[in-house]
Amino acid sequence: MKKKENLSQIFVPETNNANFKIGIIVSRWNEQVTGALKEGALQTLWDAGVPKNNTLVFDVPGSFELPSAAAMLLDANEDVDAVICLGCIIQGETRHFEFIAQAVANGIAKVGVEYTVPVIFGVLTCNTAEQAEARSGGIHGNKGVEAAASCLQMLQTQRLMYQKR
Ligand code: DLZ
Repeated sequence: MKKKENLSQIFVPETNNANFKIGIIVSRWNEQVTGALKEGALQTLWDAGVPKNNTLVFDVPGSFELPSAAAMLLDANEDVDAVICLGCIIQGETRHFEFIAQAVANGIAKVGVEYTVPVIFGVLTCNTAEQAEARSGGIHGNKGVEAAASCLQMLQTQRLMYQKR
């Protein structure tokens, strides 16, 4: 059988990221997985030059709370440039998975559009715990790293569009 590839596309722009202030909201459900996503995201931001003091981490009970927490953070802090939402939703026996995943994806998209800042969807939606492990530091990489890279790309795009900083 052909070995499964890691299809992740990770591009971290080589820009000056020293002035960015970035929020990270982390769901406590499946904490081992979301903790690994958080570590990957933070290290990627720090390696790219975002100062440690400019990375703000907040925990929420579950992925369903990610969009409202992102909105709260942006509402309370006008100087926050972007928010990365990290979660892990695993398929169970009931239909909770589809309702939560749909609401979270729509909610995160809505917050980004309403605040016109990058709000990044770093939420794993997996059928099994093994799939989640493979994507949080396993054979399929770490989606927290990808979320942080996407965030920096979007900030750079926004910077070019608004010609700021
Ligand atoms: C309730 C629930 C369930 C069953 N499964 C998950 C999950 O796999 N991943 C996740 O992030 N959160 C889950 N939750 C919690 C909900 O996201 C939410 O925190 C609660 O329904 C309270 O609003």
